[in-house]
Amino acid sequence: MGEQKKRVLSGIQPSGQLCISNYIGALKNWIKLQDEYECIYLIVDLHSLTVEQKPADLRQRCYSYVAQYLACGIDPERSLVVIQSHVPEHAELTWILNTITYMGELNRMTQFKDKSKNAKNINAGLYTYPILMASDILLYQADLVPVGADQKQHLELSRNLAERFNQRYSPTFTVPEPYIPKSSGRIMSLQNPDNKMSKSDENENNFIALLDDEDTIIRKVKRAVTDSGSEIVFSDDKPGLKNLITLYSCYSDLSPKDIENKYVGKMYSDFKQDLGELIAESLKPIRIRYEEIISEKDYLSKILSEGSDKASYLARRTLSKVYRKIGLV
Ligand code: ATP
Ligand code: LTN
Repeated sequence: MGEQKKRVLSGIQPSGQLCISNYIGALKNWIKLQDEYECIYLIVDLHSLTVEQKPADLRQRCYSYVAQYLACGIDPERSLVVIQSHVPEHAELTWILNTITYMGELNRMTQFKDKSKNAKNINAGLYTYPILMASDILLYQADLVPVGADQKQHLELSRNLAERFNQRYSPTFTVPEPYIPKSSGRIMSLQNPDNKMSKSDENENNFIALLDDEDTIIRKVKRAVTDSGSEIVFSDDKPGLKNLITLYSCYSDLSPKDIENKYVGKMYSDFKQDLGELIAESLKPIRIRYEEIISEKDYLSKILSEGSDKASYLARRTLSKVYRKIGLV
């Protein structure tokens, strides 16, 4: 018998349009990790409800996200693709974890502070959001969680809750490890490089969506904020340019130093034109595959129903154990 594979789990909220920051921070690693791990990839629709969604758009977007996962290279033969709300154990475990989470821990969460600054309604779900995320992870006994750097604090809470539960009752949950890209874990907005690139940003010029066409991509990169000066240098003093060089590096596998050398004596406009073309070239096959997959609703439904059947079995196993340990009859 071979050794049991370790488990990877991650998820993305179906809010807004999937964009290159989600790809670089998360999806790219999801695809890579399929070779070595047993992977579960969620569409966390319950999380997306913490911001108001139009029901018809949300429904359509969930299918679109599944098709984009597959178009990027998630292989349903090897990985489970699961819609969070199809497995009710996520919400059930969340309640239990609610009872061992301290208000002080939630008050420290920077994503809550950021999101509640702009939110029209600051609902309780936005506040308890990280507990639902912890239950996504702990329910499946995940060993590794590939996410962007913005999720580091949430993952720390998941680890703390697992350790707390294990100590209070007895070893029950695997304590998950984060898997975060080193230099590109935080891609910044194109127009406002002090903020992270975000797929539900109201200003579409701030991000590049995975399904943007070539002209749109080139236009968005051309319009991206660069800093004063004319030299192509990778420096904290030039956050706009630094972000574009990071993107160039992600899409070319050249290091920032190589890119500086390549563009000595050249202008911002040359650099931006090349970067736009590079990203467009790389996204083109994803867009083509997406168009093929999205029209096959039966195929998508079959993948989702297989995903939720297998995930439900694993989830039930953990939840029964948890209920037994805490004394529920
Ligand atoms: P929203 O604007 O809807 O909150 P988002 O773009 O922040 O969306 P999430 O659904 O919160 O995306 O996150 C999906 C994955 O993408 C997570 O692993 C997250 O860490 C990663 N991610 C999000 N933004 C970035 C970013 N700017 N750079 C790198 N990774 C990111
Ligand atoms: N909070 C995450 C999305 C998310 C997630 C998860 C990521 C929900 N559940 C479980 C990894 C594992 C975010 O990126 N905003």
